[in-house]
Amino acid sequence: MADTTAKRVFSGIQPSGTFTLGNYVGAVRHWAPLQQQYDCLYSVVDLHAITVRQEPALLRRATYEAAALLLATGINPDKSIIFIQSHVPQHAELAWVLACNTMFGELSRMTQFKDKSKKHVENINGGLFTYPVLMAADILLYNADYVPVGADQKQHVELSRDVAQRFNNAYSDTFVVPAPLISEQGAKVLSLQDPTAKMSKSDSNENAYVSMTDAPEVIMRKFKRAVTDSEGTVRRAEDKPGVSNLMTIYGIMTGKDDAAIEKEFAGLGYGAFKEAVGQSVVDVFSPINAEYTRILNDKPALERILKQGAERAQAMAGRTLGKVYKKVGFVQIK
Ligand code: AQP
Repeated sequence: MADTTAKRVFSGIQPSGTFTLGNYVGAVRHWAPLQQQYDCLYSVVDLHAITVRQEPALLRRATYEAAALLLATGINPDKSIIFIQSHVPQHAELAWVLACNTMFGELSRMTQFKDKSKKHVENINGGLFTYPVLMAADILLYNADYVPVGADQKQHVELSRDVAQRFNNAYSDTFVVPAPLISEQGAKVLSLQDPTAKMSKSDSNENAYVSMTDAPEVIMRKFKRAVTDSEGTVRRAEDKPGVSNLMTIYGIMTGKDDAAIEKEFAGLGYGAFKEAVGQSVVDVFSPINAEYTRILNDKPALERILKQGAERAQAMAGRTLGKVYKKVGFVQIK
């Protein structure tokens, strides 16, 4: 049974492609361990994914794969709630109410909207603009205390806080005001091809990111091609973003600190370093992948987990939405 006094955690991930090493390091690797301390809800946020044009068949497949990957990292469906966002209609319903309590100016300042508008000039749709409102609904529906995310999502969690406070002030205390949980190490993993940009699963250059399901030889090849610099010394420095990024990855995968890494590769050059980083990632992802394949191959069992997760989430979400509808003055006939 869940401990009712435990604080609550919510986080989501878009099935907009296979999870990257960035998604894993910045967010997903924290999710299973958080189950020990908190009541956790984890969602595959397919409503968010369609803010960018998706191929329907690919989205469907990526959604199953995303759920299987999350389970493979150790999320326990008997303990936590894991569900697909579109299976819980209250997310979209609360998003509307929250949109009426979110300012145009606030949404205009969101850096992800600005970035994605530049990337998808042909499809700057309303969903892309109101994405953070839906994210606020995701979090506030479950009265989550904490939201474990990468650094790029901090601004959205802060907006969720502002919207929650605004609603609470206008209609009386309703929502828990959530806080982001952002790890000090690896909150922003950078592209392997352009280490000034974030590693992103929808990057058009496949060598820029490592997918969690990439074959070992593919992972090794991508690290071999990673952009570094001409100095040849493994050390962390602001003007060495490529090498620093690889050190962060290696440090997280092996538990070694910078001093140990610098010592290990002193005088060895980047070839040996890149190979070691690649191998450390392969060592972490291989067992997850074996489990992922097993889970994905039993689709009926996976669907049972997701159905049960959606039912549990709906029950919680329904209670919050009922309260919200009552507070804003919608007629409720029993
Ligand atoms: N490069 C990254 N480093 C650290 N954390 C990251 N996250 C994403 N990229 C990095 C974190 O992963 C979680 C899930 O992200 P998402 O799927 O909701 O969307 P995103 O942040 O837009 O991630 P992508 O990979 O860049 O997806 P696309 O390409 O579809 O936009 C979040 O907690 C995020 O912070």
